[in-house]
Amino acid sequence: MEQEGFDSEKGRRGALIVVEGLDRAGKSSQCEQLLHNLQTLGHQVRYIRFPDRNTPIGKLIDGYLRGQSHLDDHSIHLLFSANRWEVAPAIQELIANGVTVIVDRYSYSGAVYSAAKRNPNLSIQWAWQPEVGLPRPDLCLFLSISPIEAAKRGGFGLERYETDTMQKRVRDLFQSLLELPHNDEICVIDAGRQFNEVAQDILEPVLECMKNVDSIGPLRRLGPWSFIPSGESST
Ligand code: FDM
Ligand code: MG
Repeated sequence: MEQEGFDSEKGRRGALIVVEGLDRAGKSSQCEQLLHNLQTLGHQVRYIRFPDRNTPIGKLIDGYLRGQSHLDDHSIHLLFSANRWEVAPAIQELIANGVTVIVDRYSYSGAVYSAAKRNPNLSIQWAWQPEVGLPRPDLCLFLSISPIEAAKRGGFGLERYETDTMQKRVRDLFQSLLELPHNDEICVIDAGRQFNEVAQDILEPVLECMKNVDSIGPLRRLGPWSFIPSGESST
């Protein structure tokens, strides 16, 4: 008889775990800590981040974010999405092979940051469209931090979007996303606390998700905006 515990994980697919949130919420450090914690527990894990600035598309995005190039809002938006599409097959393969994938920023940042520009021809619904069909996260951890707490963590860098105005709009749009119905796969974490407390609060739902991934079934795909969490199965 198969025993409960790590051995029974054989044959189980990996989980797709997304970490989202505002700048300075500690996403990247928490992703690295989560990677370390899961590896220590003996799990197979990969950590990827978007934008992936190393691909040819990622290099265009990097130049834009650093202010070295100017691109139309729609055009850069589609590059961010294309950057996810080019990595999607690798994500699917890892997951199918039992590897859990931690993703630092995903489609939610994609839609929210572009919509925060308030281009009258770029609604959040438009922005979501190219995301439809991408691998759907099994769990999305949203690291929430107050503007006061964020300010204590130091100033912004020099990249595009790192301004008070953009950050405020991004915060409001993320909030409206969290209020959408049926968003039960999004878990809000208070990231304004001690690093270790936050790390523990992240680890628990992730382990739970990894344990229950069989009950979700095969990796699903992102659906249209009004049904974000209820996309179809990818197989
Ligand atoms: N960003 C990130 C977007 O505008 N769209 C996207 O699809 C993604 C993934 O890029 F300001 C923005 C968010 C942020 C900037 O991200 C760079 P990092 O995580 O700060 O490197
Ligand atoms: Mg940043």
